[in-house]
Amino acid sequence: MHNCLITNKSNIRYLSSFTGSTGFMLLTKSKKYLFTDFRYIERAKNTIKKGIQIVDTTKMWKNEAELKENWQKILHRHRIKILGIEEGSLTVLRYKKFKKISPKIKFKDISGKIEKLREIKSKQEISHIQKSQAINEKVFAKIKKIVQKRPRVSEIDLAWKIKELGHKYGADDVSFNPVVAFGKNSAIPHHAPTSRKLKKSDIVLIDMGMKYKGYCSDMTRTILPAKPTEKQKEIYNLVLKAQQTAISQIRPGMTGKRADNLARKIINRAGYEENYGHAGGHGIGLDIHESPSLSEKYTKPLKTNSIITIEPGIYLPEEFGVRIEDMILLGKSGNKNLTKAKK
Ligand SMILES: [Mn+2]
Repeated sequence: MHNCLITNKSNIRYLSSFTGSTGFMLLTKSKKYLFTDFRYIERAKNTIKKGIQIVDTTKMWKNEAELKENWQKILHRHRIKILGIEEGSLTVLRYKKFKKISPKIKFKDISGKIEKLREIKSKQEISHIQKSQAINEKVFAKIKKIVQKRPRVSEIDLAWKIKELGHKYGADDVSFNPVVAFGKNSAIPHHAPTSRKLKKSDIVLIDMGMKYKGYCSDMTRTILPAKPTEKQKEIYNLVLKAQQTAISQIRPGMTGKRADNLARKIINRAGYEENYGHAGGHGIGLDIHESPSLSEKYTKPLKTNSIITIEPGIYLPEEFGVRIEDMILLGKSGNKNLTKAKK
């Protein structure tokens, strides 16, 4: 990848280890540049990968002539005539600015190219995700114990408890706001926690994840009440069967669409097609949702050493919902389930 302007934050972090919130990268054939301002210069110097040249933009953004001169010098030095841009993350405002300071340069969209590289995880990335999930499970074990005692806690109470314990056990942060859904709220796939209090007969759906060294984990568990109804048991077992079938049959080389169908066809055949309206899984790494995707639209093959979630669900409006989600490493000689928490 060269002659590209990188503006997607996760891509910048992936390529350089830079964690600041403002900056962009320029990749040329012989050199990589990181442009950032005075707020992040020190952090960049201390943390980014070797061989990347830092350019301080503090004065440049104030003085457009200076920015233009410096920028053009670099473009000229590397004989750049066509510059790749990431349309998904370059704002119109910034795009116009780059257009203005880059006369004669042709812009070409390269969206998704770095994301493609990110699908294949290195040993270190796998290890960070495993650690992230280890913290996630330690937190979940505590939360599960609380749920089983059935105290008068609200969904919001538990969501905050998840964040607090994540911090206690060494997470950088949560990877998304936890979904904690009691009773019929579990029928809403991405329910936002409310003040609703836990009842003895409630099914409890918890979708949660942590971040460790920037890397996300993601897991969903559905906890049945002590005395589940026949219907709750039936739906739970159906989702579990669909998920386990997909986990055992998914392979690198399979398209995301075919992989999605492994669990979906079991749910559809049982007559719940209308109650499973979301994708069957997604890539995970620096972003909670990244390429690839297990869905109808994703017709490219899954890659060896990618990590994807498998998360089928069935949602019965005004009754309850069940979703079960694990993270799977697609290995050359078999899959590895990175999620150990009991189902
Ligand atoms: Mn997920």
